[in-house]
Amino acid sequence: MKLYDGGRAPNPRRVRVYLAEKGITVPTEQVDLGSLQHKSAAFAAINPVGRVPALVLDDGSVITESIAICRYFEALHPEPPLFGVGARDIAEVEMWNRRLELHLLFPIAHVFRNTHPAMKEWEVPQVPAWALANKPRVMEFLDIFDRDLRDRPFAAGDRYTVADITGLVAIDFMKPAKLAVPETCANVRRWHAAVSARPSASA
Ligand SMILES: N[C@@H](CCC(=O)N[C@@H](CS)C(=O)NCC(=O)O)C(=O)O
Repeated sequence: MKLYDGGRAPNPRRVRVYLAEKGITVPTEQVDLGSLQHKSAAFAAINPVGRVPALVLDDGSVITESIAICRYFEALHPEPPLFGVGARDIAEVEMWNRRLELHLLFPIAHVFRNTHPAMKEWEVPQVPAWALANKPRVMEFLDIFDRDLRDRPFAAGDRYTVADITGLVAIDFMKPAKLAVPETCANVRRWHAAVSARPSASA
């Protein structure tokens, strides 16, 4: 088995944080995104979509998409559960993971990818107006997330889950996107400090 990782990029980090929470070690190869190694023919043979992370299994088959990779390990190592326990809780974790992905991580990525000069060869064409359109979406969702975090410690309830991982990675990605969590979002700030203090956050 080999995990194709991508340094500081947010999606590979989701898998690293997940594995650290589980205490799972996987042989890893870094894909040098800076030199566009992910766009090479050799990497296209692993993931034709040209994105990291990618997990190659011992039978040669490949799993891409960070959450699909995490789900694979979840099935093999159910403890501690990071995708919820029981029908209602599993749905809650899925709901928050999707919300944090679609309404936070993706809009932040759109801002970063459509403004940062280093992204010119990744995001073709760069559309600065799309970055501008996504900035208020980030702030709108942070307000919603803040209201929900008023009554609970973690993104999907009382337990740390994969939704917290997506949220942590998204908030940390705000810095290179030149965005910041507003002072008014005190619950988001409290939650972010708590999830950042876990050893897995440095993965
Ligand atoms: N939905 C995918 C997204 C993967 C993704 O976009 N990875 C980024 C790094 S965070 C990448 O490889 N980007 C290369 C590119 O856009 O050319 C996942 O969850 O794994």
